[in-house]
Amino acid sequence: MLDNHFKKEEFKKSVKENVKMLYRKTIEEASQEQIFQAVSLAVKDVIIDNWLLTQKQYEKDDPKIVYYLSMEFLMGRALGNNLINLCAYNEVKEALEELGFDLNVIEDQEPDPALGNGGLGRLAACFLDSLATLGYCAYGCGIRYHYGLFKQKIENGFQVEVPDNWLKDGYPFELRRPEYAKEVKFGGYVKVEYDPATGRNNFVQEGYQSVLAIPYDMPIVGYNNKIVNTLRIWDAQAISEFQLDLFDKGDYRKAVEQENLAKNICDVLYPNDNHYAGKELRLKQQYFFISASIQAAIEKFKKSHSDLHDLPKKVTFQLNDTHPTMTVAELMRILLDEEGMTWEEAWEITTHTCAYTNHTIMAEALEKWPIELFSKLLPRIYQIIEEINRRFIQEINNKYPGNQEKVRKMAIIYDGQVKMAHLAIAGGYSVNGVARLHTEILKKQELKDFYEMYPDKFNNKTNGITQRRFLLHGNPLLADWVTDHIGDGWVTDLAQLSKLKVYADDKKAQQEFMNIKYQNKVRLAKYILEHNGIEVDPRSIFDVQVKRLHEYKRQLMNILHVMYLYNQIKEHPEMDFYPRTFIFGAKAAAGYVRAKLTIKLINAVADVVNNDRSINGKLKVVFIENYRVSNAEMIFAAADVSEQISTASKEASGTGNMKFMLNGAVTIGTMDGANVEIVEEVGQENAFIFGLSSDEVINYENNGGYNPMQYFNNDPDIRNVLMQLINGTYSNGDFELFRDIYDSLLNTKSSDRADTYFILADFKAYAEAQKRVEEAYKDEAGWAKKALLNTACSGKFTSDRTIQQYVDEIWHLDKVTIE
Ligand code: BZD
Repeated sequence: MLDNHFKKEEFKKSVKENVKMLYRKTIEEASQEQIFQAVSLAVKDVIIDNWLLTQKQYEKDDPKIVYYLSMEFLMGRALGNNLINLCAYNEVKEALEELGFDLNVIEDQEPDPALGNGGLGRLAACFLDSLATLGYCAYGCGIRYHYGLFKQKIENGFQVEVPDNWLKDGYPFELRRPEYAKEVKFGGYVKVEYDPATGRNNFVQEGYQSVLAIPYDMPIVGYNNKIVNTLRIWDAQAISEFQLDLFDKGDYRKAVEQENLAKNICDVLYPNDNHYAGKELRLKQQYFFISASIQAAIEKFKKSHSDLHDLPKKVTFQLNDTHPTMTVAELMRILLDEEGMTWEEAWEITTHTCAYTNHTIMAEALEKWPIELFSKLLPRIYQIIEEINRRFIQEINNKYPGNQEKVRKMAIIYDGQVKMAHLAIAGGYSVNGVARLHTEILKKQELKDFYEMYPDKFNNKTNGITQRRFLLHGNPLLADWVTDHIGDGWVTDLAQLSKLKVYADDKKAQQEFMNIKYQNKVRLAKYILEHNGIEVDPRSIFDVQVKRLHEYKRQLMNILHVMYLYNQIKEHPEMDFYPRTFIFGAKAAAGYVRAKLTIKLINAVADVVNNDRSINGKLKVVFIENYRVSNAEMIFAAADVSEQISTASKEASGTGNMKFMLNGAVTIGTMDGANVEIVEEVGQENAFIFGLSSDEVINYENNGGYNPMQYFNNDPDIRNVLMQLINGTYSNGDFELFRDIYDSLLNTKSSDRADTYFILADFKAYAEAQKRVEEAYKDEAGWAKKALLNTACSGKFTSDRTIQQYVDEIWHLDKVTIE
């Protein structure tokens, strides 16, 4: 698909030109980083042409637009992905080789834009890729954090957070658009003025501080279709003229405040995933990007439409979790205060334009803002939410007369707090979960009352991932093999992978498949040797758990099981044991003490196990530093076993599980999140499922928990492992280092319930499932079949399918093709 622009010679010329213009150097003199910049500019040049074409087409067709509003977009590197989607990867690789450069090395120069924490942010990125590829008009709207998620260093086994200054050398794929700046107002008070002309009250915010929101646009390249959508991230800048004005009036303090307010809004991404911290700056970030995005969307709509009542026909605002829920109130504000609509008109439009996605049922993640904080920072928005709440309570009372319990549970403002999920549900037309089980739990448990009141709003959209990044780019060997066998239709139609099923028992196909896996393991082993100084055997089983560190994901259960295996090998040196490499990668939120201690434990166990010569390298433990999108691609490609072992009911979906499956890894996991659907697709016999069901977990929880002590008392293996946490085995004799972990499982001190995540309850079932994994792996042909079938059955888990379902059932967008 060599585009005219990618004629090799022309491209080479353009790279040389860019090096000269940017650095006054020849390519022989330029550094690899400078070559990266020059190559990226050459690529951007091609993209811009398509970006303009897309713009033109959208103006002509006037399709319905979805605004995907998200505090996080975990994009990962753009250069390689853009080349893949432009179908120019190989051509550019060759062109660069002719110039004496290696595209892989050039790609490695790019900072990994980490404007997200984990699953939720990466899902947003996959969705943008699919939207552009399927030809839908979509804007991602977010924040241009100056520091993305911290970089992780491991020092003496402990996580150390290093700032991620990703903009340091300039980012070649962004475009600053100051001409589209928007003013965002904070603080002050609301003045009510009666307008005799209309007979209505006008609400005017006065005495506020404002910030200028400057958009930066990043191109989102569709696969092989010339469509280029836009990710618009907002940066904050002080409003300088205004500030001068204040200065003239001698209001120096206010001018400085305005400057300071603007300075820190976009400083840094909050590093918590699935955890609400209640920080004022976070609330500022939320309103900042929502106000700017909604203002821009309305302005754009009005340019080509005369009647705002048509907004729902032409626009959907999709809220990625509750973080952008301010949208409901901001849209109401614009329609009421700026457009002069009645409450009823504005509400009708708003509730048919907003839609909300829920990503978690974890209580600690639910956003509840104290009303003092909220009303002070956003007085007019708060006023509007109060009125929404007043009317909503009326609706509850009408439906359930006299039922105060309902009001208590469902009100938007209650107990001095604004409950963002309740606002999102009341203010929108759709509420969706992210996997079938998760949606069922929402309906039956967490959001039961809302489901009863609005059953039609609720729907499921099982998550997906983009195969363009996680197979075509991340695993070129397997991608080529698949294409050789079934053609390249899978790149835009992943269901076609099912055509591979006929090869499941084919000896030659099995060998080729496992040989590719082996080569990917060699690639990862090399990375591990370079980065960790640990030698791992690519013939051992690569058993991988990479994801954010969180207690509910149970990395702790995994490492306790490694400790158990180590004890077994030491006690029975003659025992038959297939060599295994346990690979971990995980960042812990900077303030999450127990999660950080778990990282230390993993590294401590690694130290002991990896240096024990007596076990002949049967067991290795590796903690990969700074797990992020770029090394993830390589890790998925090399995995034999995919660890998806969350406490059932806690993982809304998971998306790493899908990336592993696509790359031919076999899942060991609980019946949680999308694992349920993975097993449904691939078959029980091609996965290793264990542990409590979500119903069992929820049952325990509703009845006061369970008693982990029984396992400690009755099971010597478990007792041994737990005692090793407090007898110095992994801490050079320090009894205290891991005591918090020990206590968390057995509750010897704190008043919290012990073992909240049912690790001891599931431990033996997990160990038994791991035994089954080992037995299965020894059967080479049997394993090859399982691995191959995992790839072959992963078609459902493309984000293309997810997006098409959002389009059909929530967004109702029009498909666009570039003429
Ligand atoms: O969203 C995750 C869920 O835990 C996963 O199960 C699911 O697959 C993905 C995508 O739907 N949730 C998050 O990643 N949540 C956050 O990162 C987050 C960040 C800030 C505040 C609250 C949650």
